[in-house]
Amino acid sequence: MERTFIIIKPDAVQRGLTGEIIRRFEQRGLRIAGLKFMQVERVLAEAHYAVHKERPFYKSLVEYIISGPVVAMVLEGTNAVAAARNTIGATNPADATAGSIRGDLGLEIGRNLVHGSDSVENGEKEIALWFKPQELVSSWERSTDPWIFERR
Ligand code: DAT
Ligand code: MG
Repeated sequence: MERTFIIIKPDAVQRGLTGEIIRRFEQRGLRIAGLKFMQVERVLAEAHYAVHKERPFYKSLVEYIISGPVVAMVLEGTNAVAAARNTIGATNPADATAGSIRGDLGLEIGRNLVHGSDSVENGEKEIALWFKPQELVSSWERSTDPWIFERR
């Protein structure tokens, strides 16, 4: 089963949107495999955003992600990476379509509410960075699974 890594960022937590955001992923059919509320340490934030190290917004991005507690999450399902990215919407909420999390709940790129992995490979790397194996409940059975996944 494909997996993806999600962060409900500090702005979303502060605004009381944690439940709303989890609801959208659950209703899409994605299955929770890991979930934790945490204060991110600077070293973890820097490792997570290492690919953006040379970009002008890197410093503010790191400050943003450590500015308050977040919810880190692993979701699994058919095409989980692409499905979650679509549910999240475009990077800049100004460009995100209505119906997406960023399109419905945000306005600015520096307050875009959610992170979602951009590939299966990066998703697995991010899961390994953020979660210990024993913190995950992978491939458990939901009674609704046959109504969401045609083949299992
Ligand atoms: P995404 O979060 O949609 O995967 P990304 O990986 O390209 O986007 O960038 C990571 C975060 O960095 C993004 O959520 C917001 C911030 N960011 C990206 N491009 C930016 C820009 N041009 N100006 C300011 N912040 C930016
Ligand atoms: Mg990204």
